[in-house]
Amino acid sequence: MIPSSLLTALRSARRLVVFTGAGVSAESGIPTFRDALTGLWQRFDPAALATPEAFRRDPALVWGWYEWRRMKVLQAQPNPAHHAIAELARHVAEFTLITQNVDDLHERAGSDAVIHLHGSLQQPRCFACARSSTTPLAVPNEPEDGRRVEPPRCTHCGGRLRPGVVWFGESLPATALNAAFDAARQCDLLISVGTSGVVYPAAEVPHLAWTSGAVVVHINPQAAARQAEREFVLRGPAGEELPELLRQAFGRALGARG
Ligand code: BV8
Ligand code: ZN
Repeated sequence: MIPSSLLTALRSARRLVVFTGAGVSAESGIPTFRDALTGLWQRFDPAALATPEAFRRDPALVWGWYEWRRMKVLQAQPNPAHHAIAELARHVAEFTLITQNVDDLHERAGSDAVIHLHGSLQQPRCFACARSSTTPLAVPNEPEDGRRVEPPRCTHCGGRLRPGVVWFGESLPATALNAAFDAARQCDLLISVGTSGVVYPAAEVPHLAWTSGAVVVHINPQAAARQAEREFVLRGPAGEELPELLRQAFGRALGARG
């Protein structure tokens, strides 16, 4: 049962922020970062693969992993959580969506101006000259042995292309991070969906909202520690909890018209 104080806070929020992690895409069949290594990839630690050092050492291994993930995203559909977030934006004066995810499922569910703190799979760039690649990437066929795919070459300098994501040890895009911190500082309510909250500085966002006086809601099947007042935990999958929150707060079944 969603506490009535949370429903009241959501209905009266003027500035709403939604902050998402891999859990929001889990019900679309996209493995979360912790279990992004199913099957063939089990021998690798994601944090070890998502680094510039790993790419320097074995570009085909890292590019192959990201092509496998990009293919999973192409095959996936936004789930009710993505649609509920897009619908939520229509019920508040100011809405900001911040994601740690590199997939485009929020955009495909109709959200716009999504702040991607860790970049996106859709914008590879040259590892040598940093130019973003103009040639659209071919539809990946799952790397047959799921292990190695040679990255394409930059048409400008011949360097290898790399995924347009932020790796461990790399700085986040300053504009995105500043916009996210500003939105967190100014919001009345922040909903954090499907994140383990272990990676910084992205994990600062919900804390910043809370210390700035906002109400903070965590949506996650795993129990999350409650900090103090003004903090709520909705324990369950995002694909169920978010549509239910939307229905109870605004009486709108997802996708209802009129
Ligand atoms: C930085 C893009 C400055 C790539 C990602 C030593 C050396 C260098 C750096 C560090 C260091 N020690 C610490 C650091 C800082 C480091 C860091 O925080 N490390 C952690 C591991 C301690 N951070 C960085 O390096 C950042 N840069 O600090 O720059 C700098 C520069 C030089 C030197 C030092 C510092 C850059 C971090 C960005 C890394 N890139 N992603 C890619 O995708 O491949 S991070 C990646 O993991 C995600 O983007 C996300 O941010 C993070 C965690 O993933 P989550 O989204 O939370 O997903 P996760 O799988 O963890 O959890 C899923 C959750 O969903 C779970 O809670 C689960 O219960 C829940 N769930 C499951 N099903 C559902 C669900 N919830 C709802 N519904 C469901 N159905
Ligand atoms: Zn180049």
